[in-house]
Amino acid sequence: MSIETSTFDVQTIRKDFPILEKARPHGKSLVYLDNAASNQKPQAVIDAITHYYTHQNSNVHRGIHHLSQVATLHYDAVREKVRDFFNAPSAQEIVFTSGNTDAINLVAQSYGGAFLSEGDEVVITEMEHHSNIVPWQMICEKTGATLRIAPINDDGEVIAEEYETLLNEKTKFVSIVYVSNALGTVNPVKEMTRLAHDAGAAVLLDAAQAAPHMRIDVQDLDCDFLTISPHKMCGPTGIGALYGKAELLDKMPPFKGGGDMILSVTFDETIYNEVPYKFEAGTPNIAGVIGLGAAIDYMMGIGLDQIEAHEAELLAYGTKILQQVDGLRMIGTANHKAGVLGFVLEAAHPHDIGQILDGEGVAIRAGHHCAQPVMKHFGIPATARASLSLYNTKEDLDALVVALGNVNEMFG
Ligand code: 7TS
Repeated sequence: MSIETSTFDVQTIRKDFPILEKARPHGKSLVYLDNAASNQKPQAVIDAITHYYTHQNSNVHRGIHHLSQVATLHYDAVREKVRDFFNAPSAQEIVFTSGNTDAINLVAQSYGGAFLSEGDEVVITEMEHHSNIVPWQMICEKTGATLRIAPINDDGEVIAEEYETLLNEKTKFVSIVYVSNALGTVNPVKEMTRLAHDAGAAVLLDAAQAAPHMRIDVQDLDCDFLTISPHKMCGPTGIGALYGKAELLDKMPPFKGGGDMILSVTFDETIYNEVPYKFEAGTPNIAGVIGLGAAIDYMMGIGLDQIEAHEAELLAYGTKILQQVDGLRMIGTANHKAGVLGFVLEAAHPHDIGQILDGEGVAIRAGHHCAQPVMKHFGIPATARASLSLYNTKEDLDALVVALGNVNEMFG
């Protein structure tokens, strides 16, 4: 059950994240603005993982002994938490993976491998992360299907008419990013999903950068698949979750073979387990799942709507003050954005910006952000990117702007 009753107080929230106080990069206070790469972990998540290893560690779905049963109980309970977090109809529709990338590869290889063939088309957008490009290139190459790209405009928005024009009776799959990691654009994914369904295609939403910032409702979106990256939403690395509609997961072949994904094995015939276990071969990342459960409890305890409202205020503030920096050009100026402030400076290369900021304790990311086609669109090799999380403050953004002023002084 969700408990969303708290009032949002960022200073109280910051105290939940020990690293914000303890880390002293180059002797400076930490201003952490690289949350799109991975965000920080609250004590509750760190404690849940420690508690698991201290009191409950055992393998799941295998032992009749006490510890295995306790571990299994806690592991399976997280599936229900993820179901609630997504508002999915059934916990059977939640598959644990090793990450967001692994989840997309699962769908591309399993669904794509089974249902794509020569002449079929897969549609993605120009703003995808490489992990929502390369798996589709790989499966298109294997099956003979064609990858089609919906272009973006110079604000970093998918051009609606071009997207619609791409959809036709050959379109079998549409895989689109919910929130762009390089631009911050929030795509109108509900409408894009409806249009793809009208063309008869199945739809995957890459929600790696959406889940940390906003409420996800797979029933409202009506997507067929949705993936998340828990380490970007207060959870641990090495774990991911995939939502898939039961009727699709049921007819998809397994992605990997091994223990736990079978009902019986002989050398003549193997009968696969039911979903979701069919897709979870081998010992899973049990501690990662426990940590994900604690992360979801933490975020829902604070309130997803409160987190979204807080970050929207920060984004508006950050956008305003960054524009006052000499020679700064924002990359990603969509009408509807979340969590990401990407920019270039006339005076300095993004890597120099990143390095100078680091010296002042300000952590941002500089590079192509695994979205090279986005960089190509804007004719630049890289951007500097400040990305937000629930614990960031206006003071963090002020510190960013002061540090950028120093960059301009050094290079100006
Ligand atoms: N999709 C999007 C939209 C992403 O932003 C990322 C990671 C991924 C997929 C892959 O997630 P993973 O957890 O499996 O690696 N994005 C970033 C980033 O922007 N900076 O570092 C990683």
